[in-house]
Amino acid sequence: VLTSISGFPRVGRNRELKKIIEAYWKGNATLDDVRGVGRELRAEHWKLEQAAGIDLLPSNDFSLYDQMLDTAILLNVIPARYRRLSFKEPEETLFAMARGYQGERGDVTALPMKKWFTTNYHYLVPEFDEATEVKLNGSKPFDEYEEAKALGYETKPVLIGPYTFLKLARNSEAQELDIDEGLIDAVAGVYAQVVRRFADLGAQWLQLDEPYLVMDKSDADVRLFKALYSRILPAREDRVKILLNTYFGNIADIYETVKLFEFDGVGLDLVEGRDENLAAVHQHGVAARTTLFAGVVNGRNIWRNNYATSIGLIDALRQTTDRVAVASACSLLHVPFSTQGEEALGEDVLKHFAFAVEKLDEVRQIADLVELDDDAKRASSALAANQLLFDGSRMARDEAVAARLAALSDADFTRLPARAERQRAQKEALGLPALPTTTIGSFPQTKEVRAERARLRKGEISQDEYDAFIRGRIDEAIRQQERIGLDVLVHGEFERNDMVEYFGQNLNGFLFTKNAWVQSYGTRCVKPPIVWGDVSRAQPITVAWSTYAQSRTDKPMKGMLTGPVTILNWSWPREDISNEEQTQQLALAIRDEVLDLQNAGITIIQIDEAALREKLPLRRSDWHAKYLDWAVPAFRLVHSAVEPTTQIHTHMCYSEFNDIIEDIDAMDADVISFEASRGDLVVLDAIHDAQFETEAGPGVYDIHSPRIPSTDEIEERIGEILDKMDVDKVWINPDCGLKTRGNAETWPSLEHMVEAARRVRARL
Ligand code: THG
Ligand code: ZN
Repeated sequence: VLTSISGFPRVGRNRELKKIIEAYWKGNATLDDVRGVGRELRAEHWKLEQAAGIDLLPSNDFSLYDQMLDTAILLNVIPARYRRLSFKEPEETLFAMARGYQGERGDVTALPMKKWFTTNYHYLVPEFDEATEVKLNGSKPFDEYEEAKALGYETKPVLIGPYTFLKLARNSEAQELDIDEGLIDAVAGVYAQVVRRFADLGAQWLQLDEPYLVMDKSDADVRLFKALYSRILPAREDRVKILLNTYFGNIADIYETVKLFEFDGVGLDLVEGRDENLAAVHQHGVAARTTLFAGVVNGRNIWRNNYATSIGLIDALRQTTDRVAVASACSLLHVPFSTQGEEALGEDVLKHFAFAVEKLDEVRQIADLVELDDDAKRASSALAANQLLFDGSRMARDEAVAARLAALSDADFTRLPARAERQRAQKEALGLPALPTTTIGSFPQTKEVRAERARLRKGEISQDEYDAFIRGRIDEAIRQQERIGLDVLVHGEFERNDMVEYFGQNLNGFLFTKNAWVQSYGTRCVKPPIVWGDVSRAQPITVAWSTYAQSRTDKPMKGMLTGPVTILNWSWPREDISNEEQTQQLALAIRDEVLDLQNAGITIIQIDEAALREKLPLRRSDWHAKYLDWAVPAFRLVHSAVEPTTQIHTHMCYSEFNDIIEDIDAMDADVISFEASRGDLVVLDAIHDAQFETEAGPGVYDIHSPRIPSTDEIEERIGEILDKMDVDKVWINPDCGLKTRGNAETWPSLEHMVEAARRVRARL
């Protein structure tokens, strides 16, 4: 049985790629050093894949920054402002597109970044401008194919497909593309050229990734798909096979069309799109020349594969066709490199995990097992050992948590009195001015703060010394906020690393790895904690820091928490109980913290749900039943028991919630802050049209850039907000936390923000 993976992590076992690229950006390494490390990593990864028995090794899954950006460059979709910089080396243009450029050649902002479907990975949004001329540019996929060949590896080149590319690309106004025949011809023409070129080079397979096919489609979308592939497929001329690869969901609504195209391979996600994909295959059948690539090994989580389940899925496909290959459900980019090095977790824990390297073995073992007859399967020790992992003995359930969940009633999900009444009580109790000013929560995590945490970890300073240092940082942050005249203060979160890691470390039920990094964007990685068992709160987490901070000022000091949905979405969730149940457990733990903060005298508590939007199902029909119907109540469970005068805030990153605006209102927070950067006035219309009840602080400036906004421009921005929103409901804040910024730009920017609010207030 043929084995294949969609792609492999590229940052390297020890984040070698991150380190060399960041060294290059700092001027401590050359471009040749970067290229050299890239070559070494590719060679090592192909070697691992082949040694594990993968038949179709991916190439061009490597990227210096992002595969979407690589595709844009390959299609020559490079906006004029980057061309004008006239760099000599293609990588310099690539990095300018990814990060912006400020220097002797000019001053340009980066392409925008967006979340890649429901993952925590961000892609760069390709931009077509007036001057864009689509044509084949550069030779990265061909070079990497030949590089592998020279090392003795026959690989399957991987590219983002034309449908997904066009659906995710935007014009210069950040709007969806107007896709006409000319554009379809041009894009399909380049892909056809790529197909022919690979055929010339002797490639056997070419993988085109089309995850956008798992999204809902209009008739025009189906026409676009057909128009593209009816032009591209003839280029294979029986010389090279094309694998249409899909993941993150099902393609049932277009499966029949896909079948008629007679691709050589069709990749189906049997983890996230299992039932619908299986039903479609059974209903419509499989074209004679098509091999189904059964995506049975989860590329989105770290738990061992259940072989019996996977064998069952493959057997189900084999009722329709003999041509079934075993594959990962999506690229392994979204899991860490290897469990090797995590032995501190203990063998009894570690045996439950498979990271990318271990998943290669799983793909091979499943392929071997499906060849066996029933007797041989029964005799297989590999299968028996695998089944033991799923016998329910992993760990005991926490009866106290179960009892608490069982005792919940509707009243626990309902905060009283109604919001309008609370808002009146809070206005009186807090005595804030109109257009109150605040920040999202974190202040710059300087090198000094990180260094101090590292010294504590290494035992070079005591806990007391570290705490005293943090208190000093808090004092300084309060002094600055009071100097500027902010109305609602924050302590700055200097004691936290990643917010999710921080809360995980303080809750029962979580495990942590040493080195299990996953790329989030570019060279930036995250190290999600693992939900191992039932979750509960061991002791108060933030209360001491928040009460200390409140004791240092007469202004209200916000308590700062992360919400249950975000903690789960940025962790590795369990697969033995539902996400809904895990979120409720987390909600109860954070609820305890909320009540302790209130009882300690904190009157404003912010519960961030930065990642609520991230895992909204890709199909609209699933939004409520499979997600919002439990995610929104879980948030209400966190805060439903507080006093009417305790003001509950929340924050969300990314403002893409026009179409779930009513669900966000139903979280029943008193105040929400969110990102609403340039061109996002649409969300203000949505707030207006929905008669949004929650008070709101649409960010008045973009913190993702080091630029200092002027008082005038912030004042203008506030004016735009007031055109759409009732002044009683408006808060003034930046659009996200300031952790990744420097002090040099943070304080002047906030000073301008407060001054702008004062000017507008004076005119009211
Ligand atoms: N935490 C988690 N996921 C996230 C974010 C987060 N996903 C969305 C968004 N925020 C992603 N943003 C970032 C921003 C910065 C970094 C990672 C993701 C980052 N990482 C350090 C790095 O790669 O150098 C990690 C260093 C460290 O922690 O030691 O800077 O906030 N979970
Ligand atoms: Zn944010």
